[in-house]
Amino acid sequence: MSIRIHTFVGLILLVCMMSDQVTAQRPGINQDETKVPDFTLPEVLEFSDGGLVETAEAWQSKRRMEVFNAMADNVYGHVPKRKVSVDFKVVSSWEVLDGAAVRKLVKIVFGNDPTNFANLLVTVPKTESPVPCFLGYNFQGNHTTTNDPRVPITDSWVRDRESPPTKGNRANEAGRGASASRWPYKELVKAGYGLATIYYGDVDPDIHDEFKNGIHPLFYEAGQTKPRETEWGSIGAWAWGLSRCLDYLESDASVDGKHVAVVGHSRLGKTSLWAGASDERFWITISNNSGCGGAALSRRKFGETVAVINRVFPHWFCDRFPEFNGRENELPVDQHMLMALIAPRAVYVASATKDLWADPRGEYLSLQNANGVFALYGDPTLDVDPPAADSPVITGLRGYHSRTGKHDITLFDWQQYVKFAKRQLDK
Ligand code: GTR
Repeated sequence: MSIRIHTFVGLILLVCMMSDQVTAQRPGINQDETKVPDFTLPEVLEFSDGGLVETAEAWQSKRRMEVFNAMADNVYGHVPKRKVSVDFKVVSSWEVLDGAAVRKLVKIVFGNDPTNFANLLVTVPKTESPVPCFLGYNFQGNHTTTNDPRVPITDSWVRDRESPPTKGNRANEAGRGASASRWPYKELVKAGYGLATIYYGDVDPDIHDEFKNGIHPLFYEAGQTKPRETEWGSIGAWAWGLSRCLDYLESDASVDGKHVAVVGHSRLGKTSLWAGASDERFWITISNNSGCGGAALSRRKFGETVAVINRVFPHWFCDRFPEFNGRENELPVDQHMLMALIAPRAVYVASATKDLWADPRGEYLSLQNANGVFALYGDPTLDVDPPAADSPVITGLRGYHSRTGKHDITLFDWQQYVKFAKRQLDK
């Protein structure tokens, strides 16, 4: 009897906690443009000790690093200094898309620990010469990106869902191809691009466990049990994982390692931006509906805010970020600086009209407020007003669109990324 009462009380508590998570996000959330507060963005083109950055050389040799360190110190955290070995092995390869492409499964082992590995799935058109390639994390396992029966199901922790059903935080066959609409292999291969994907939970499970799982522990010094205040959270770890995938892609003769575009949706869009900012080898950086902690300006406090994201996802950022909960104006950085860090490489930001939680206007404005840095490289300026829905705008190095519809990554979004990539290649 007492066990039953306990189970019942436990259930009620769980339901209360869950509904608290859902409703607690909403009070105080602004989705009304007229209520966006006045704010001043931190100056990108001013050295920390005063003086203006007037040349690309001055940006690249000094100011860029100041901005990078400020973003790492306060938002994403630094990669720890300790070196961890990473080994790659092509486990298998086979033909797909009626012989139009080759698919490879690459096992990436971290820290010489055979239990700590990720599976990178690389699909490239069958051509004589190396191809440009998109690289992006998926949310539920490589097998969800395609109906291909040869793609293994991840053994890593996955978030349980009703559709496709998962139980006990383990993926299963029901998920095969479930997110295929987000991964247009056929169209990309036809356009001459490769597509590499990896399950983000293989690198670091998206659950707050005080950083005991995934790759974090491999980086601890003796006696250390969690990252230091300005060391990485999960987004930093995921971004590092993308760089390791790039290491592999650079070594793969079928891929043109100088032309790898990093892409991500939502939390994985935040991740692709941080990866593109951290690793200057990435050719193009693409953020799809990345929102707070991604492309959206934090100071607008529109939709998801710094306080909300840190409360609901305490493991995503570094430990210092929550100090700015409700105090966005005191942040030494804002997200336009993240865009600036990508210059003079190309960056594309995409929003969706119904995705107010991610603040579409704020996503555009961070790209626009990076005008000064991109101008140092001759890039034309973006207008203060975002373009109309479904009308992409491209300056040269920067692209933006707001797709009609909800929070998602669709074929329309990918078509714009392919066009943008082609524009960069044709330069
Ligand atoms: C939401 C979160 C967003 C975004 C999204 C996602 O719950 O508030 O910041 O990352 O998840 O990744 O799907």
